[in-house]
Amino acid sequence: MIVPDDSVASAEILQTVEDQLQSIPFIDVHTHLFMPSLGRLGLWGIDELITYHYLEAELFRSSTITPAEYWKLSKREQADAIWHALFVDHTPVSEATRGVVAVLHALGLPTAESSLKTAREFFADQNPDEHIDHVFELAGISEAVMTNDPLDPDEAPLWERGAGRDPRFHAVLRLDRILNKWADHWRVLVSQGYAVDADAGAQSIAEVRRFLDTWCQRMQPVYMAVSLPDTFAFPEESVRARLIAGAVLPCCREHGIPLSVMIGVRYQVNPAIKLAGDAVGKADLHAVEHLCVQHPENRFLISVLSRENQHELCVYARKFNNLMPFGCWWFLNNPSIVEEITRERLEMLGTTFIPQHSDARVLEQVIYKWRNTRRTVAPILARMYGLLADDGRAPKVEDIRRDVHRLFRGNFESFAGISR
Ligand code: FIX
Ligand code: ZN
Repeated sequence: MIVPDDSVASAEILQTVEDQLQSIPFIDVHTHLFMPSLGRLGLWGIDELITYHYLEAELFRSSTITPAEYWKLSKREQADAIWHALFVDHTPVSEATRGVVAVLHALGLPTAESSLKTAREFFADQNPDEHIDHVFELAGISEAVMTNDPLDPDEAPLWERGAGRDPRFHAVLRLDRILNKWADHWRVLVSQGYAVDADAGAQSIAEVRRFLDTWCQRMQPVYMAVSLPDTFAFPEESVRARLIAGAVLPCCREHGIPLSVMIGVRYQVNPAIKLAGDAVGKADLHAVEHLCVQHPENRFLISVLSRENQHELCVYARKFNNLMPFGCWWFLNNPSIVEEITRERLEMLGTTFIPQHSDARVLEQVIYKWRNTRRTVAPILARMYGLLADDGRAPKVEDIRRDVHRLFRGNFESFAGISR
C-alpha cells in the first residue's frame, strides 16, 4: 500500500503510539491523593506504599499473621511484616507487589533488599512539594483529581479554614457518607447548621441542597462523586434516591458539573481486614439507564466494578451521550482485564471514553499505575490503527496525537467543563 507522507507506516505505528502516550501529560481523574495544604491526609513514602490495602489483602493470604496481630503493630512494623512476607519470602509477581518494585526502581532505589532501611532514608530526605513534581513527572501526569469528603472530621475543618489551592490537584465533592450512611451522619449536618432529620423529607432535601451549594463554592469541585453497592437501584423508595434526585442532581446542574457514580461494591465482606475487606458484585445497571433517561440535563461519569457489567455500560454509553465511562476500577485494574475492557470500549465507543484512572491512595503509586496503563494500552491502540490501515486508511501522527490527548485529557476536560 502506498503510504502518503504524513501517514504512519505500519511498522512505525507502535512506536508512534508509545511516543504520543509518553509526550502527553495525563489527567488522573480519580485518586485519593491530597494537595499539600490538606497536610497529613496526603499519604506518601515507603511505609504507606507497603501498607496499601491491596498489599494487606495479599499479606493475609501469604503469611500466618492474623488481622488482629497485624493491627496491633505500628505502621513501620506493619510495613516490615508485609515487605518480608511478600517481597522476601515470596516473589513479588502480583500487580500490586510489582508496582512497589517499579516505584523503587523508578526512584533509583534497590528492589530486593531484605529491609526497608535504604528506602526509608531516601524518603526522609525528600522535600514534599518537590517530590510531588518529581513523582508526577515520572508518572506522566499533570494533574490529579482528589476525593474530598465534606463530612470527614479531619478534612472538613481544613477546607473551612480555607485550604490553599494547588493547580496540580482538582477537588471532588465525595458524598458516600451523606448518600450511603445518612442514618449515621445527618446529625453532622445539623451540627454544621442545617435543619435536616433522619427521615430526609422535603426540608432536609432542601437543606442538603444548601449544604452542597456551600461546599461547591468552598471546594470548586470538578465533579461530585459517590461509590455505590452492587444492590444500587434508582429510582427507589429510599433516602439515597430522594437525595440524589432532589439535591445532588439539581446542584450538579446549577454548578455545571457531572456526578460520578462508581457502582458495584460489596462493602466490608471481611471487616477484619478493614479497607481491604470490600469485594465486588454484579450490579443491575437499569439504575444507570434510569439516571440518564430521567436526568438528561445531568452528566454522569460512570465506572462499574464488576467485569460482568462492562459490556452493558458500553452499550448504555452508545445510547446516552450524557454518560462517560471511565476507568478500570480497583479489582479491574489488572493488565489482562484492562486490555479486555479497553479493546471493547474502543470497538464500541471509538475514542469517546476515559480509559483509566489510578485510584492512587499513596502519592508514588501513580508512577507504576500510569506506567502499567501506558504499557498495556500502547499495543491495543497500535493494533487498532493497524486494523484501520489494513482497512484502507493509514493513521497520521496527528490522528494518534489527537486520540491519545482525547482519551487521557480532552474527554475529561470537556465532560467536566474544565477545558483550557
Ligand atoms: O470508592 C472508591 O473510591 C474506591 O476506589 C476505594 O474505596 C477503594 O478502597 C480503593 O482504594 C480502590 O482502589
Ligand atoms: Zn477510589
